[in-house]
Amino acid sequence: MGFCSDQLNRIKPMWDSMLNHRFLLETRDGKISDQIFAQWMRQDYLFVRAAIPFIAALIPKAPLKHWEAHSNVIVMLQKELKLFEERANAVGVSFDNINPWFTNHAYIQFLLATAAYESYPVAYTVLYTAEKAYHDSWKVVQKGLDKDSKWYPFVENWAGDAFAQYVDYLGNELDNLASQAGKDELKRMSEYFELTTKYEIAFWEMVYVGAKWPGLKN
Ligand code: MP5
Repeated sequence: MGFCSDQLNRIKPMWDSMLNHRFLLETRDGKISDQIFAQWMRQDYLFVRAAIPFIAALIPKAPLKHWEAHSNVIVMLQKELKLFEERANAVGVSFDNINPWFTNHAYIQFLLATAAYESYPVAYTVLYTAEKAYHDSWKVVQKGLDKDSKWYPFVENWAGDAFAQYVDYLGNELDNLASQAGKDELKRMSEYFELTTKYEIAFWEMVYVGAKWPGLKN
């Protein structure tokens, strides 16, 4: 077995708790409140925006054969931002004066710090885990959400075939990187796999708990 399936098996209870998060189940069942969904939209819009410099920062560390894929991802992320803007316009959600909430802020800093300070295989682990988490999460939503739902375009984006192929590609490449990694690096990759999963769970949870900057009434 490769690194990705080993990791997914190792942290299966955590991964499953992410896939059972109430945000996903309520969205799948058409029961999510518009206000909660709008909170996710605003925060994820900021996250996707931050993913662009994250990918850009990987390019100087990446082997040449990964440059094209990373460049394509930047284009994909720009399209994703337009999807968010289009949906926000369509349903009357405002993106004016938005800032990352505490958990989102931490996650974004984690991404950027990983790209800056960690090795390429460790940063690639974070990229794969975040993308795989979103693919699997929106697959859960796809199982029940009506295709006419105003939220369905998000399902198409992350649960669709193009995204599935991209995640498979990332997984194969990550398995290759791991097969060449030494013991210490593999340990760090495995820690970052788990850390990224924890951030993904925290992100869904944040949508319900709000900004929650410690020590402030927010
Ligand atoms: C992704 C995302 C997927 N949009 N938001 C979070 C919190 N995690 C992962 O990444 P992308 O860059 O939208 O494909």
